[in-house]
Amino acid sequence: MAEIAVPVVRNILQANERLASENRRRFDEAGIFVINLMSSPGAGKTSLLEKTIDALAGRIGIAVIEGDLQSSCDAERIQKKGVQAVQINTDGGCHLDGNMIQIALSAIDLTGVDLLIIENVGNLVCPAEFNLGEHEKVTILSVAEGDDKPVKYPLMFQICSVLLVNKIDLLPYTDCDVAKIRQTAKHLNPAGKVFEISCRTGEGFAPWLYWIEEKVREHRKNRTSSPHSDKR
Ligand SMILES: Nc1nc2c(ncn2[C@@H]2O[C@H](COP(=O)(O)OP(=O)(O)O)[C@@H](O)[C@H]2O)c(=O)[nH]1
Ligand SMILES: [Mg+2]
Repeated sequence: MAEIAVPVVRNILQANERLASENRRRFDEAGIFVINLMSSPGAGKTSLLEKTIDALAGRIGIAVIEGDLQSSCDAERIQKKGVQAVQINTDGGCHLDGNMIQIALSAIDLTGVDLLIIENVGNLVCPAEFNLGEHEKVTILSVAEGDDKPVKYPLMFQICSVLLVNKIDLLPYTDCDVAKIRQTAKHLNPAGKVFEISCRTGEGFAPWLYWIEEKVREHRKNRTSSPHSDKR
C-alpha cells in the first residue's frame, strides 16, 4: 500500500513563519530591535533582563514579553524596574510562537520603545525551532548546567547570535570547562559571539551592553514610522 505523507509539523512551522514575518515587519517599521532570549529554566534569563535594564534605563526605551507555563512572577520582577512587561502563560506549551507575540503586542505601548526582549519558555529544545519575528536570538547557558550542553542540544547553540555563559562567579564550585563550551559553540556557529558573564556580580557585562547599544542604534536609523504612532 502506498504511503501517504502527512506534513503536519511543516504546516505548523510554515504558519508560524508567516506570523513571525508580520511581527518582524512591524518591529522594523517602528525601528525596534528585538531579541528572543532562550535558555533552560534557571540559567538566568530574568536576572539578565534585570541587570540589563538597570544598566540601560534612561538611555534606551525597553519593553519585555515574558513566557512561562504558569504564573506572572517574571513579569512582576520586570515591572518592579519600571519597565512595561507582558506575561504570556503557555499552559503547558514548551515554547512561544508568532501568534502569542502578536497577542502580547496588543497589550504593549510601543511608543518610545527601542528594545523589546522576549524571554522564551525555559527549554533548550523547542524554542530553537520557532521564530517570533525577532532580529537576533540570544542563548544563555549557566556554568552549573555543565559544559556538555552545546553538544547535546546543538540547534540552540547553532542559531544564536550571542551565547552568554552565565554564573561565572560559580566556576570555583563546578567542574565546568568554559574553554570546551567556547570550542563547541565555535564549531557549531563560527560567526556567533560568546560572552562570559555573572548576573550576580555584573562581571563581563560591558561587551554585552555594547552589543545591544550598537544594534539599537542600527535599528533606530531604519525606523520608517513615526516614533509617536507605534501603538496599534
Ligand atoms: N550565583 C549566581 N546565581 C545567579 C546568576 N544569575 C542568576 N542566578 C540565580 O539563578 C536563579 C535563576 O535565575 P532566573 O533569572 O530566575 O533564571 P531564568 O529561569 O532563566 O529566568 C536565581 O536564583 C538567580 O538569583 C549568576 O550569575 N550567579
Ligand atoms: Mg525567568
